[in-house]
Amino acid sequence: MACIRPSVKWMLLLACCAVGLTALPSHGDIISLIAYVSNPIYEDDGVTPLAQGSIVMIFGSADNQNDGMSEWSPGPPPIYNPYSVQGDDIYLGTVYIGQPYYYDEEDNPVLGTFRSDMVITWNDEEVEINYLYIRFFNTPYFPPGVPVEWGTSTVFEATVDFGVVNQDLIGNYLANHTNVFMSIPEPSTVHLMLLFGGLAAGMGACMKKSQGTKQAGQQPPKEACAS
Ligand SMILES: [Ca+2]
Repeated sequence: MACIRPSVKWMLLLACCAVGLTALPSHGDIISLIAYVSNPIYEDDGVTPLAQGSIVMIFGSADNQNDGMSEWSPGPPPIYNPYSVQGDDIYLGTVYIGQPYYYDEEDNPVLGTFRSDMVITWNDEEVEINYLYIRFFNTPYFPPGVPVEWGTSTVFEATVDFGVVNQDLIGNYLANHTNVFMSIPEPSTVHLMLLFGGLAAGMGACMKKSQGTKQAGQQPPKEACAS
């Protein structure tokens, strides 16, 4: 009886296909966020709306707790990473006061407000987001060593409706905390830089390992190129 044995080449091709399929990103629902405050966010005096361009960060959480930010340096004074999260919270993105404003029923811009307009999205198979909150700052940037007024909203339950979360985070909050923050690029940029840096470092390590083992006439260990 004839026995057809697949060639090594076909075996390799099949293995590559299997790896390729498992490497494909999971296909969940992409959720878009429209987030806004319909009332102003105020400076510490409770009267002055935050100026146009002031920073507002939007965060998600699996549970209904804002787990706060983390300290970057103990100081004194302690310096905080403004984008940082703890626990099950996740940074979703940054928007700015008045870019654009929330418009009232008479179509007038409400000072001290913002509207995000679906620029923030996430994959619901990659992250679990059931709640939303914001962290806002009375500044358009983080000057090194200079204290900045800031505050947070209450935590809101996020309801997905046909792939969109349309969330009024209400407003009427005060930037009534004061701390010093580190000045860093937005996390998306940092993430890409770290990813690129990690890939480059990994490739360099693999190449070095490969050269070394070639010289020694040995097979490289499997874990050498694992990411
Ligand atoms: Ca949380």
